[in-house]
Amino acid sequence: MAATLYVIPGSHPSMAARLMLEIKGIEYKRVDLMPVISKGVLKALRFPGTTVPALKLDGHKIQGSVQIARELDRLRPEPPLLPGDPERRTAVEEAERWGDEVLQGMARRIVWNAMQRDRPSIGTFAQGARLGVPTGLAVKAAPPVIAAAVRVNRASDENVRSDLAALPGALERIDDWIAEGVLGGETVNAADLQVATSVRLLLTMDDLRPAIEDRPAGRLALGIVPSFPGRVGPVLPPAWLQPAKAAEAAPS
Ligand SMILES: N[C@@H](CCC(=O)N[C@@H](CS)C(=O)NCC(=O)O)C(=O)O
Repeated sequence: MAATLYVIPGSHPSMAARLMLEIKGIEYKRVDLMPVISKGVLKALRFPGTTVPALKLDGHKIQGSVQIARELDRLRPEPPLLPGDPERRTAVEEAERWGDEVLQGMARRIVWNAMQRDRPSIGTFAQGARLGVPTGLAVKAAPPVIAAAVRVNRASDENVRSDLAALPGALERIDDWIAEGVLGGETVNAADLQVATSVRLLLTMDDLRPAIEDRPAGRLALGIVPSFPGRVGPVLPPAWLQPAKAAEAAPS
């Protein structure tokens, strides 16, 4: 199988796709793209959409972390990313959908907003990446990239403040799924990958790590994604962090 995976360094669904390929034992070439500029590259490569992860597999183009999971299960069924039992499968698909449609965007908005306040941190996400330009140069070009990413991802102060208010509920939901065995079971499933990579991205933030790392959701993320680049300093307004801090003080 000839596989090329297009990613953005520090992109959480890109990390999910990388782990899927590793779990399936499929060797692949990774191409690192700069955020925002990635859109033009993917268009030029004639992918149907403009987001990463984007996978070229034996000439076929597959885009989106959920779609990649399904296609990999179809082409290489073992080990499966979804359980065979229909009831368990439905539960895993629901957690995966929520991870893709809700949690992923929440994590993305929070981190871009924080990066806007700690611009040099963008360089820490490029560790181990091959962007085609020296990391120092990429960091110098970062301010307009960050501004565009904040705009494109709607990472406004208003949205991020409400994301942070919703975060304790989201973490509780993940802890509950772990307790029910939907997430964090013996074998890593598609929902584990979807959810753990978003939580892992949030763990790169000094503002949030203490509220996350010692709870089941945090342990799941660190177990499934032990290595993830990036570190954002404590930059968010303390008032925005109150809900997360309250949840940290009173663990469930
Ligand atoms: N839910 C989709 C969305 C992926 C997505 O939005 N990826 C972001 C990076 S995390 C992206 O490509 N953004 C475009 C950009 O930053 O230019 C998936 O899981 O594949």
